[in-house]
Amino acid sequence: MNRKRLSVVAGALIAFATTLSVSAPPATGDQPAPDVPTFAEYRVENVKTAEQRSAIARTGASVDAVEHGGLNITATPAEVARIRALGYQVERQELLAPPSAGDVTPLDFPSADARYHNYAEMTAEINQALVDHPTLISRRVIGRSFQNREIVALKISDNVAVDEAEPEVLFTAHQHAREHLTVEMALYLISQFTDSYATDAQIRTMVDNREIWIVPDVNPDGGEYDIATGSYRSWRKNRQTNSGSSNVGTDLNRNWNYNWGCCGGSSGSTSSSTFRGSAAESAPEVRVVADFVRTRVVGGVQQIKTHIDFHTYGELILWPYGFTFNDLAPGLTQAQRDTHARLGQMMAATNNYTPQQSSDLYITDGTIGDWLWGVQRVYTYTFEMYPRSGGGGFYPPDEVISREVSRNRAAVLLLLDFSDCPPRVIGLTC
Ligand code: 0X9
Ligand code: CA
Ligand code: CA
Ligand code: CA
Ligand code: ZN
Repeated sequence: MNRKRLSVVAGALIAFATTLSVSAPPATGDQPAPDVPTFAEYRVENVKTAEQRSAIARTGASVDAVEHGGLNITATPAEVARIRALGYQVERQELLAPPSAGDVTPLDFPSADARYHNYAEMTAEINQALVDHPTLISRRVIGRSFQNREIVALKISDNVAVDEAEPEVLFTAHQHAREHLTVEMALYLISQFTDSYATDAQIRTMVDNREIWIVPDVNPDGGEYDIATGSYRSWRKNRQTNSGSSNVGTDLNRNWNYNWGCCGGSSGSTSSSTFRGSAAESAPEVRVVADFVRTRVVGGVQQIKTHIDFHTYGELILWPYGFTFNDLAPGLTQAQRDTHARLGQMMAATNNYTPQQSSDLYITDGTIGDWLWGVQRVYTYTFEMYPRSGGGGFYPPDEVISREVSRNRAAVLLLLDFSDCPPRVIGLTC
């Protein structure tokens, strides 16, 4: 792939001391800068339990990492004040370089991270796979983002043009803008299922006997925005405007239509990085993917049996529900919970991630996983990829991409294998 680079944009991350004030980054230049996020990254010490983490998330901050007895969060100054009012010590850390003022030209990843794919590069990779393997992979535009970019679903199977009676499996990536490693994960899966089909018997068995759907970029606008200045912006949401507010964006993973906004696991404030949107599915990106999933109900039966939503970071495998601390809830029986847990544990044994219920981390509502199980009855996992902690946070160097995407190969194959009857994993029949 031929890429033009501006060397002046390299060296994006500037680590500052941990004692800066909590005020928003000053607007540079003389024009208003409504796009400059007021978010910054902070460290919260002495947070031990899921209840404490949920109380902090309830302020509207996004909990980015749980490590060393505390949290790394992204928060606005108001959210920081609320967390301090709860009695926690909060310190600014690892400030990202403020976006440059003035014109925002679509640029690219910093040259040091050139192996990451921006939207155009991702599209080119996909198009090449379509050219190379027309009998194995097909592409459909399932809708458009707020800024009108195409959201695509790739189907991979033998007899790809035919809707066969086979278990369907869905992989989604990049709900959160700054989690770029997840797009690489999706591209890796596309490559495995197509380029390795002829030579790898395990891959071939799964491609022949499953219908695999991959939505490699649920949030293209956010992803492009995050890299647009040449300095990472640590953006999380989409780029949808909010009426009556200059704050931009909805957290796509709080906008799904199951117990939306129920439980203090999302924010009603447009300024929050976990803003849940004005209504369930108010984000076009969520609506597009949810509509696609609904089209997979054929003859009253949801064809998609299993799903992974890729995120970063933390090296976790999470299963529903996120909206409650309880293991079981209406519509989630003991056997269904045990199926999720057992398969989650088996996958975790292959990649050394930590398997747990979503809410063991902190309460969330309106997530894709809660919707896919709660409404569609799809066995569903959230993978929080590399790093566990440190390691560049949301921006690991591109040198780790190949290792970290292939790390999930066996887990994905396991999920595909059990997709004919997930409860088989605990000895049940379907
Ligand atoms: O908060 C999220 O949406 C996910 N974590 S991330 O750091 N990638 O933003 C986790 C969603 C899983 N659900 C729960 N943890 N309850
Ligand atoms: Ca590099
Ligand atoms: Ca089918
Ligand atoms: Ca087939
Ligand atoms: Zn995420």
